[in-house]
Amino acid sequence: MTKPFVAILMGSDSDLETMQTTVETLDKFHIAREVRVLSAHRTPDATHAYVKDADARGCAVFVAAAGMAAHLAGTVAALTHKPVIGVPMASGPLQGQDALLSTVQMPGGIPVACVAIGKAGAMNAAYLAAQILALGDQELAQWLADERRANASEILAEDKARREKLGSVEAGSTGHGTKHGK
Ligand code: RP5
Repeated sequence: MTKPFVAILMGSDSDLETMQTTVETLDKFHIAREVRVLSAHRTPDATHAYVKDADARGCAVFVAAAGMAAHLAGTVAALTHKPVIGVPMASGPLQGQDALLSTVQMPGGIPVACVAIGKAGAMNAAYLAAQILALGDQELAQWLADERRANASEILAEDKARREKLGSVEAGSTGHGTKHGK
């Protein structure tokens, strides 16, 4: 059986700067991936052919990134039953507001899991794909859980250091809450 992989499609090579985060995050978890520049509008036939081929070769999750009138994720979703994650790109004069609505507002029955505009969305697309793959991969599931725990410990350590640095002020000692400042 071939290893399941994630197919990353982007509408333009100019999207790669943002989508590099998706690639790097998948690589960090040793998840097999393919990256293609394919557009719903500019290369419709090649997009159709690639999605059908990737689906048949064992693609488990599609990630589709596009900006402006972003129809790539919806187009991919129309061609496969595999999960499709859409990433709105912050390109064009509306900086992704248009892409967000174009990606998220799918008609019932053809879902696209739309993440946030830009870099946070690009990273979360990889995490969401990893979580989907982890449903059938115990080692990956453990890796994701360990990373969450490590992140939480880091933040709690920062919180502790911050509290130690700033100290605490007893309620009432600042004069707040007293009538007319008396
Ligand atoms: C979209 O238009 C692309 O996904 C990109 O975000 C945006 C601009 O594309 P380029 O003009 O830079 O190729 O289709």
